[in-house]
Amino acid sequence: MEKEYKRLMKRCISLAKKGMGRVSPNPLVGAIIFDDDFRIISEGYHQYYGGNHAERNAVLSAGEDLKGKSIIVNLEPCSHYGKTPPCADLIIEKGIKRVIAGLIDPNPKVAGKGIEKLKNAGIEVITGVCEEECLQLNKIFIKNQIKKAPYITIKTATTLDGKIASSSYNSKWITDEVSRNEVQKLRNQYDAVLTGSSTVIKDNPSLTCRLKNMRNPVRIILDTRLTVPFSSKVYNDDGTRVIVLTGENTPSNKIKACPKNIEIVKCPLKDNKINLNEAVKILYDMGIKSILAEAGAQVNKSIIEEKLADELIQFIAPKILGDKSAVSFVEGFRRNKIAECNNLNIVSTKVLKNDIMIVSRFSE
Ligand code: AOF
Ligand code: ZN
Repeated sequence: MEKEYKRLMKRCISLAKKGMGRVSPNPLVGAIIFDDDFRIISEGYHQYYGGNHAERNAVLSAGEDLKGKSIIVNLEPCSHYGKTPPCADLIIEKGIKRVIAGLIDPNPKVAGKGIEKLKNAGIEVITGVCEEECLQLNKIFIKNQIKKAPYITIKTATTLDGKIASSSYNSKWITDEVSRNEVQKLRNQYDAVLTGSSTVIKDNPSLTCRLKNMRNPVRIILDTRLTVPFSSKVYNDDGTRVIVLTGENTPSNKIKACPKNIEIVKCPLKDNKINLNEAVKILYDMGIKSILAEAGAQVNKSIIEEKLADELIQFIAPKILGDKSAVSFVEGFRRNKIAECNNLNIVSTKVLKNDIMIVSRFSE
């Protein structure tokens, strides 16, 4: 039984992933209805923000009576009236006898109340199946609900000795096309990509997602004094939202001269740079619930220093630059002891074509 539940929950997670890039700020959810022989009757997932919940889509696509059937879902069925009526009510109404849920919903509007409702109606409820995988799937939603802050991942591509560019800022190309394709997939998964003015000036990246059926993330540029030329690729008016965070003392005439497709937001400063703690709060209130930072050494350092980073994704190419003046992916800390290091936990490692991809989480 346990083995079958795990198999179905993994399938729920794959279904849920189809909603990546489209459901924010809501969670990724997949649901499967099945009978006592584990025959799948129907499937559903949350497809886009404001759309039907996964459970409702699974119920809607079932062509038969659901009395006495079971439903498996990676998140507790909801109990509240939101954009749609409660899924728990729908499950009760359809006579489903068993609910297998991966995770208790961290949303305070639900938080156990869905399960309680189901149990009170005499439905058997099993929780905690593939809990780790379910937590990982909705890491962004969970961080948003608990901390009311965006989930932030630093992405970097380095040589074996941790360099992102030579001393003359030559950085093309450290990792290969397979790694760069992975980055394109990541851009689809985050609400926004963020970088600093110096990276835009030196690399002129476009920060778009160029894969089929995927969408561009919002582009966020940290530009304290508005020095980035408006001809830069990130400012392309391709219909994607572009947000520039600038210092609170940037003169209004400079702001007025900016192209109309760019949202300029004034931010408080700290040590003459954008105060990232404040910036992140402003961005969260602007609807940015997850950020992929594709920045240089200084911005990465500030994100880490302010304890804003949740995750690091490092693509490492089997190359050695070996030059002390080359640029590392994070620079500027003054630390004398190993005990002062930031400690991370490795989540996964993957060998790509020529490179490796290491995903790690910052400790709380
Ligand atoms: C989803 N999709 O498949 C499930 C969700 O804004 P609403 O009314 O759509 O409600 C969103 C909340 O519903 C969400 O925060 C989560 O707590 C719960 N479950 N949400 O968007 C789903 N099952
Ligand atoms: Zn629901």
